[in-house]
Amino acid sequence: MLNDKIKELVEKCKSKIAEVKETSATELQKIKSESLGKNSELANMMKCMRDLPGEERPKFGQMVNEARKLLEEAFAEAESKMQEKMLHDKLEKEKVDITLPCDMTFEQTRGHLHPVSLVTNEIMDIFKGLGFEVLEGPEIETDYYCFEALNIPKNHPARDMQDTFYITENILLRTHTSPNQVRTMKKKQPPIKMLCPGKVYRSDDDASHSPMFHQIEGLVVDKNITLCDLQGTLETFAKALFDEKTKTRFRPSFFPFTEPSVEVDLTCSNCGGTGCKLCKGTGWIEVLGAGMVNPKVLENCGIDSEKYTGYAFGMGLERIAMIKYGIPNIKLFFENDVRFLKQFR
Ligand code: 2NM
Repeated sequence: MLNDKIKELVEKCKSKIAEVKETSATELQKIKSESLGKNSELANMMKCMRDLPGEERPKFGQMVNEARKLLEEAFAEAESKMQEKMLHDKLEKEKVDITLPCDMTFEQTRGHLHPVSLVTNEIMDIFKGLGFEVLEGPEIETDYYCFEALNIPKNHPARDMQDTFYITENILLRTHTSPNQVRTMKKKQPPIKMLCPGKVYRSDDDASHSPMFHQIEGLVVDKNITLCDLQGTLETFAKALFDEKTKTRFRPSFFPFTEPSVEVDLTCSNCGGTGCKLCKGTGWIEVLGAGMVNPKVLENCGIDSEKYTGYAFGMGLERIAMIKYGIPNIKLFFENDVRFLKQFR
């Protein structure tokens, strides 16, 4: 049995414990050391024991120890409750919502191919289906591979400082992918049936011209290759790229590296040939340049022009994408505005 004073002390302490905030571990610790520590009332009572008559001491000591045991238990219980509460709060706060739909978080940030890459892939697939192999080459070229070997004379406007980005007098950024055809012809004998996609550079800058743009050029060299083969191939290509109703029209033109040379028009993919704003009322859109490879070019590349003939063609990929998707300005391809780009997902 505890005497009243000790009972009161225990009750007082228990109510202090009950008042401590659920999460205040430091406050609980403070009350614990005040109640059970060296200077606590309980410790002082123990010190008073020597003033008691000898026969009362054991009983008194027993009571104080019992009170200490009760308080220690009360503190242990409060501490474990507090730990449990803090762990619960932490888990609640750090909870991951696994029910959040994943398409909202991942698909919106997933990238996709650029419209120029889309048409490049599409055109490569068409020509691969016709037996062409895709061969790429350097963007930094020499005057020889870009102009000289292609029968573009020194005074030709294509060589003008105004069109070509020169690095030194002899080294330049390629203005077309044709130097890669020259490299290929110099490396191997016919049959050659190649396609070269890539970046090209010209000092030219307006709504339909960009100083860097993309081209695909094709080259076929073999025995008995004729203009008819070129016509058939490009007609097949045009129908595959646009639709089965697309018609092809060849108009005479001039390039130093082909003879004869042609501009190739396709019936307008927008109006089908009846005339609209896109084709300026003509029903036709110019899409390619082409021709029979000039025998001089074949000879420059070590191919016997008595034995072999060839055709070649070239097209600008931004221009094709602009026609295909109705894009009004070439700069849209290079601004990386996601509002434009995400329409090609
Ligand atoms: C074009 C138009 C006409 C062409 C010529 C050659 C080569 F190297 F074989 F001579 N490659 N590409 C060519 C011909 C390119 O682009 C408008």
